[in-house]
Amino acid sequence: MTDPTETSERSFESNPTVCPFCGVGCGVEYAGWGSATGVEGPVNGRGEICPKGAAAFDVVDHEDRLTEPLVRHDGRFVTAPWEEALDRVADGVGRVVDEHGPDAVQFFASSNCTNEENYVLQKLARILGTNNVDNCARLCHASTVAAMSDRLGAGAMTNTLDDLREADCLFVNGANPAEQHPVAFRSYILPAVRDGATLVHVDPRANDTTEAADVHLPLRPGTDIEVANAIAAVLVEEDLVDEAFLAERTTGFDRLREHLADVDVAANAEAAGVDPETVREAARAYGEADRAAVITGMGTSQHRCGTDNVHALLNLALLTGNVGRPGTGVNPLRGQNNVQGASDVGGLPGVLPGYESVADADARERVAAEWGVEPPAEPGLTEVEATHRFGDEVRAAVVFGENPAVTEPNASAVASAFDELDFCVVIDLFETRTAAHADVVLPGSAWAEKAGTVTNTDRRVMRMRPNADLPGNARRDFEILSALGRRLTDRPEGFEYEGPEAAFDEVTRVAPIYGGMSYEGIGDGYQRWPFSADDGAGTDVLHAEEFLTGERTAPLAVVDPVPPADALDAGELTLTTGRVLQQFNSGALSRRSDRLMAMRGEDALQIHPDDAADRGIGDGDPVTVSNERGSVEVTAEVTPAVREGVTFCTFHYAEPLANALTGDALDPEAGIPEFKHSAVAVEPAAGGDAADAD
Ligand SMILES: Nc1nc2c(c(=O)[nH]1)N[C@H]1C(S)=C(S)[C@@H](COP(=O)(O)OP(=O)(O)OC[C@H]3O[C@@H](n4cnc5c(=O)[nH]c(N)nc54)[C@H](O)[C@@H]3O)O[C@H]1N2
Ligand SMILES: Nc1nc2c(c(=O)[nH]1)N[C@H]1C(S)=C(S)[C@@H](COP(=O)(O)OP(=O)(O)OC[C@H]3O[C@@H](n4cnc5c(=O)[nH]c(N)nc54)[C@H](O)[C@@H]3O)O[C@H]1N2
Ligand code: SF4
Ligand SMILES: [Mo]
Repeated sequence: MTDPTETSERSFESNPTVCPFCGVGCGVEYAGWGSATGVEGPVNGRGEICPKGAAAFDVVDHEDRLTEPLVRHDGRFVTAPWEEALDRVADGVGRVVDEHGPDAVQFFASSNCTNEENYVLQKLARILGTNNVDNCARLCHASTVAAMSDRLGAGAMTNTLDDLREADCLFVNGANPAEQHPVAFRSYILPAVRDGATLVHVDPRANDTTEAADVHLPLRPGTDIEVANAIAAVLVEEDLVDEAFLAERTTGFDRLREHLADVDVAANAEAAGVDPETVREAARAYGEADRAAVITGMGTSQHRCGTDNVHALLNLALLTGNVGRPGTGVNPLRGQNNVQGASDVGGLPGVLPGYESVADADARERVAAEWGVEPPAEPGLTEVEATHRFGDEVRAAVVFGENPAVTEPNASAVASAFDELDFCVVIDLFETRTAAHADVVLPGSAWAEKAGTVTNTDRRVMRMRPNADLPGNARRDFEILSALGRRLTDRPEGFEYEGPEAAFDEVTRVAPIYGGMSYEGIGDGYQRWPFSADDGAGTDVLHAEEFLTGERTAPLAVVDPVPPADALDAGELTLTTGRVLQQFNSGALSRRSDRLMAMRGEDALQIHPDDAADRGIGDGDPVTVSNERGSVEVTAEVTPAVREGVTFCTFHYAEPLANALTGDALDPEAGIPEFKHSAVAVEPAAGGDAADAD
């Protein structure tokens, strides 16, 4: 029989590549008949995948794919030939640079796209003369990266998925890997639990991860520091600290001990809304374990005190000597399939490829030796800072594979801000809510149409290989970005790559942590950073003898609780937001999958039965959730899984737009938004069903 997806216009073939969704990085390939299937990869050694991986091909041949460049003409989009569209971009960005300078342009890099593509994009920004380049790691683990880089010298998993299997205690703080990183959960975390490891889950909701937990701390959103400090106090009080490690590998213990002596465990537990005995139980499970690993996610990072939250967790690991050995460490599970790599290769405003500060003259010189131009020394704007300045000092945006009009906080305001720009180009697969505000939309390539590399959550660089040709006149992202580099900068020769491999070779020369890697060396497997060409391997467990700061010791930190930005008025509930298994981020990909939509198709608001009863809300009722920033209508899911006083909403769609409710407060160090705490009023909707259009 012939495969009905093989049309005269498109051809598909099976080639091992990497799943386009989460940062676990499972091997997948085209399986025929319009589907993807798991293939044995470095992470999923048995070819196991989750429902998203299985649905990955649905977007590739979706009828909504952009297949022609679009340019705005009298307020409406019309299709245009590539030359005309690229000229419009060169004119639009060029005019802003001429009139306002290069710092009036903001570049959005893409965690959904390859290292090579992101490297070319940040090179383009920097050769143009601005460090205004950022990626949605800003909305995600920016705070984790800030705290971990500061204390340990690297903002990435200290350990590997493999060695987590050796842990005796898994302390999962503000993450729900059972739903968000399913293969990491099933193939690495659950086996450890089955072997006897104690799982502690710190999360205001009971979810699929909690089902495997021995200890659950359902804290109030925004009280992670209270909980972590109480645990630290118990560790000291009950003598569960590692004296030898403290003496040899840390500084500042006396100061921290003094601070913790003033921490009242019962009072902190009360502030967090948890049982003090359960806090002690969690502390003992962590402190008594031979190997204890912290796993951390968005519940920790997405607060205006996100960096401090992570500092408080780092204290636990350092107090107990749980760093530098297998089965230990502090392990952020990264978001998209290449959020780690997009940052590694320089898609951040303050650092060059390989995380060297833009302020470091030697690092700039090393880059200049390769590029022929020195990048600017002043850090650029983060993407949230930039959208707050649209129409003022920022006048143009180049948005590559991101959907900020849906995913940034206070998103209605962000969407309007896009209209204040003089010029905006979006490179995407679909006509997203953000694209609706652009002057030019360029049709890029989906995961199955590209070659390159991505870096997964445990620092493994793996190769992507094409499984499909392009729909219509869509182009490979790598070629689009290289073409923009040739048109927008005065160094066109810097963007004449023979292909992604040539760009990767350049990355290995510019970014020391990738030094010595090659496509050939990666092959069907991986190379892990920090890589050493001498032994052909990367470092699995970081900080074993010394920290990546170059120091033998890391400092302990005194961390005080920080109240959330939104204070609750009488009758209001705390809104926290997050994800479900079957949907992915802004929904541009997952929503176009019939398979995923059939499993779970709409954003819902979890609300406790008592809060629902107080408001006359029944399960399945449409409810209005509102605050001073906006109002959305969603369906209520009445459930005791969420604690009283707290509601949880997913943010996967442009309509209803959950991010209309989230606020502008940012973490002062990392600039991460407070997605996990807003004050809202919840009431039955005034008649009518919840809206559900794209
Ligand atoms: N299915 C699916 N998988 C995904 C994604 C997706 O959209 N869908 N997105 C990918 C991306 S980009 C990312 S970053 C990861 C994120 O993966 P996770 O970090 O697991 O994602 P979230 O659901 O945002 O948040 C995790 C948990 O934090 C809890 N939480 C809320 N507020 C607080 C708080 O104040 N303190 C604590 N301790 N916990 C709190 C929530 O109840 C939630 O269960 O997932 C990746 N994988
Ligand atoms: N309320 C709330 N908001 C949040 C969060 C939360 O927990 N709560 N989490 C935040 C987090 S952790 C993140 S990471 C962000 C995610 O924010 P975004 O990065 O903006 O969201 P995505 O949906 O991952 O992807 C954006 C776009 O990339 C496009 N795309 C995918 N693959 C490709 C490709 O290969 N080429 C091209 N050219 N385009 C492609 C998709 O079509 C989509 O439009 O959301 C943040 N927003
Ligand atoms: S666990 Fe993540 S990488 Fe693996 S198949 Fe699921 S979404 Fe894809
Ligand atoms: Mo993320």
